[in-house]
This record gives sequence, structure tokens and C-alpha cells, in this order.
Amino acid sequence: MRITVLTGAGISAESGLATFRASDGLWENHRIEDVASPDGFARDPALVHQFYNERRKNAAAAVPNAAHQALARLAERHDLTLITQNVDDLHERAGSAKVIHMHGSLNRARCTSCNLTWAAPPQMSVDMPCPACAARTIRPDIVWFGEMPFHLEQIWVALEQADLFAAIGTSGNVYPAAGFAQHAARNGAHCVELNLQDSATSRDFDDHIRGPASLTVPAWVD
Ligand code: BV8
Repeated sequence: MRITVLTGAGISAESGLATFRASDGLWENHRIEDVASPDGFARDPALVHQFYNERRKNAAAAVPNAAHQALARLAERHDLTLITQNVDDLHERAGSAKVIHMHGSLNRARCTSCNLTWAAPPQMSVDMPCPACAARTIRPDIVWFGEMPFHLEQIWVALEQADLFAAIGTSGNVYPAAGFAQHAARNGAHCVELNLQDSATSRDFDDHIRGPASLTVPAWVD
């Protein structure tokens, strides 16, 4: 069976990482548009680097939970495409070998002058030169609001080929990810939503499994 899974911030909540929704659109006391948008970065790059340095530190200190580990097991039994909106690396650290980071990764940096991407250092700053062109124009390799998500072609194909689509720990507020269930369903997939509560797109799913991911995902996988 071909399974496509989309995860959101909720799968990392029990690992102690803040979700977008729980903080009413505030992340670590910052307004989202000030820290997760190109305008915000142009306005105050030092603030945005500080915000991501803090999240990079928190993510490095976090431990994958039973939900991340269960998805790593799922890939051993089925043809699984794992897509995440998350920028942490908890799926990889739980043993998932192939993870599609559609919103980028805290552990990657990008130079806006020469487009080099490389493994981000734990702390980034505006005066840090690009290792290739030495320009002081580096940013987190993360997809901000208003920017094109990564790997969409591969994602659309995985949604069209899926027999089963599952969304885990996502509020269905952020597009195009919020439209994935509809796209999969239109192509014949059975859709299941695993979440603590209803999301903005619960109506797009056939089944709803309610509860904390660290309990519901292992039960669903095993
Ligand atoms: C784009 C990186 C063009 C940054 C992020 C259509 C309509 C309206 C708006 C738009 C639209 N199309 C585009 C837009 C604009 C915008 C958008 O969607 N805005 C929203 C706010 C209205 N989208 C974009 O700009 C995207 N780009 O669209 O380009 C395009 C158009 C079409 C097709 C192709 C291209 C780019 C969006 C990417 C933004 N970057 N992340 C960073 O992380 O710092 S998004 C950011 O929000 C994070 O990735 C995070 O994952 C996400 C929040 O969503 P969730 O993951 O769902 O997290 P959230 O906190 O919201 O919810 C947590 C859920 O978990 C909850 O449901 C909760 O109940 C549950 N939960 C909590 N604890 C648990 C749990 N569940 C289980 N167990 C638990 N223990």
C-alpha cells in the first residue's frame, strides 16, 4: 500500500517544541510576520536570525517522541512518502531516512547572493560571510510566508499516487499544505487526520483519530 503522510508542528509538541497555533500566532514572543517573512527579514535580519537561533537551540535539545519513531517503523513496512511542514530534524533523528521538508530546515543555511546552501552553524548572524562567495547575505534555508514551498512537484505526485493519506498534528491553516487532503482524496486516497482536536480542514478527511500523537500514531502504525 502506498502511504503519504504530512506532519505539522503538533507532532513535535510532545518533544517540547512550540507550535504556531498554541501561541496565537506568536512564536517565542515574536509576531509571525516579523520573523517568518521576507519583509520581516529585510526589516530586521538580526531579529530573525535571533529567532531561528533560539529555535535551532531548542530543536537540538529536543528528543524525538514515540510518534516520530512510529513513522520510522512505518517506512519499513510500506511504501511511505513522509512530508513535513516542520523545520526541526526530529523525524531524521527518529530514524526516518527520507523526509521531504517542504518548509525547509533549521539545519540548513542559504546565501541570497550565490544561492549556495549548506549545513547551518548552531548560531547564525548578519555579519557571517557565505563560505563560497563571502557575501554577508546569508539566511536560514526556510520557506517563509509568501515564498514557494520546496519539492512541490514530488509532493503532488505522492498525493496523486497515495492509497492512504494521513495528516498528523497540523491545524490546516497554512497553504498549500492545507489543501493536500483534498488533492489526495480527488485521486482516490482514503484520508485520515490524527490530531488533538478538529482542524480547519477536518471535513476533508474520512477518518479522525483524536488524541496526543505520541499515543495515536504508534497505535495507528502498529
Ligand atoms: C505559498 C517555516 C505560493 C517557517 C512555515 C491560500 C489561502 C490563504 C492563504 C494562502 C493561500 N495560498 C498561500 C497563502 C499564503 C500563506 C498561507 O497559507 N497563509 C496562512 C497563514 C493563511 N502560504 C504561504 O505563504 C506559503 N507559500 O503559498 O506560495 C503558492 C501557492 C499555491 C501553491 C504553491 C505555492 C508558504 C507557507 C510556509 C510558511 N512557513 N514554516 C518556520 O517554521 O519558522 S509555516 C509554519 O506554520 C510552520 O511550518 C508550521 O508547521 C506551520 C503551522 O502549521 P502547523 O504545522 O499546522 O502548526 P500549528 O501550530 O498551526 O498547528 C499545530 C496542530 O497540532 C494543531 O492542530 C494542534 O491541535 C495539533 N497538536 C498540538 N499538539 C498535539 C497536536 N496534535 C497531536 N498531538 C499533539 N500532542
